[in-house]
Amino acid sequence: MKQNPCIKDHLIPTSHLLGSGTATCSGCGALADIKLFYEILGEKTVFVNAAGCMTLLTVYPFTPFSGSWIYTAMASAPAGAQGVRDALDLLVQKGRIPAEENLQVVVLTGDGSAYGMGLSATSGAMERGLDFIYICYDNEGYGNTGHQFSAATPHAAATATSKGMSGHQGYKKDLFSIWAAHKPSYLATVSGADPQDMVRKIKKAKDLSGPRMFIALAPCPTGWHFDASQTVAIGKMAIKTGIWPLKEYENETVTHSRIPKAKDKRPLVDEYLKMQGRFAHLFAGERNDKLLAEIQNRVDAYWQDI
Ligand SMILES: Cc1ncc(C[n+]2csc(CCOP(=O)(O)OP(=O)(O)O)c2C)c(N)n1
Ligand code: SF4
Ligand SMILES: [Mg+2]
Repeated sequence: MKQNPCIKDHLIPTSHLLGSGTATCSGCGALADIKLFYEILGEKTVFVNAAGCMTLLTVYPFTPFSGSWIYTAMASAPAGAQGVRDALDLLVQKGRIPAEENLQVVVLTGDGSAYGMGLSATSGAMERGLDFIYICYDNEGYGNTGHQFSAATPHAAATATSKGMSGHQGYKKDLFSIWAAHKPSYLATVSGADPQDMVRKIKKAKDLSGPRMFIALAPCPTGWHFDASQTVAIGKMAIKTGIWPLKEYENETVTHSRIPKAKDKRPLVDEYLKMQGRFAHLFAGERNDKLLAEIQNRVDAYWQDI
């Protein structure tokens, strides 16, 4: 059976076509995030993936991963992970596989699953103390089906289902706080635009057990409407403006691993929004000062006491 080359060596963030049956767009931020996770977690992993863009990485019989991969319905990845974990534990216990061949179970879903359809299954898995890693690559919409809004879509963004001059009416759900309320072993936000911070957090999680949860910002050229060359620049601006806080939850304590400059010294969120076509309506013709001020105020309020 022909296998695509190992993701570790051959997938680069700007890959357009990874091989027969496996494709993502040029400049895909999610792919860059996953590549980094895979480099650290390695091939002794089972990825349990809910339907989304990354599902197209592995289309039977082709895969760029050298570990294992299972595909589930959007709502079910953490439940699937429980089954895989239980099966592995039994196999080791009965001596059917040696302990050194045990695998790390990794849930990989988009925000549509993590913030929405899969939240109940995730809650249950954390409550049961499931020994797994969860990676949510957050491209802030239903990317795979044409970028409709999800519960992670930011206020005012244009999506396939949020048109008009004020864009998306809803607000991005605070998934970090919802997950933290379950007291997992570890929880962090990360960004491929700050690989140093991300690598440190993945390595820390790898050495722990129990539920270890990640939310990774995944700039999406296709859904956010920007040139594929801008993925890292947009990720960096998200951190600098403070709109994407890099933080960790451990032992019931939240700490920020990067703190942006003081309010009057850091770039306005405008600098981040202007880089993306999904916010172009806020700047076209007459600038939408009211909405822009609302977005800025929410970011400033977040950092006020930190
Ligand atoms: C219950 C259900 N509804 C709708 C779909 C169709 N569908 C497949 S992928 C997808 C989008 C998933 O969004 P997200 O989890 O954010 O991943 P992304 O596509 O952005 O990578 C949808 C709606 C589905 N597979 N299952
Ligand atoms: S739509 Fe976005 S998240 Fe999906 S493959 Fe393309 S760039 Fe990546
Ligand atoms: Mg998504």
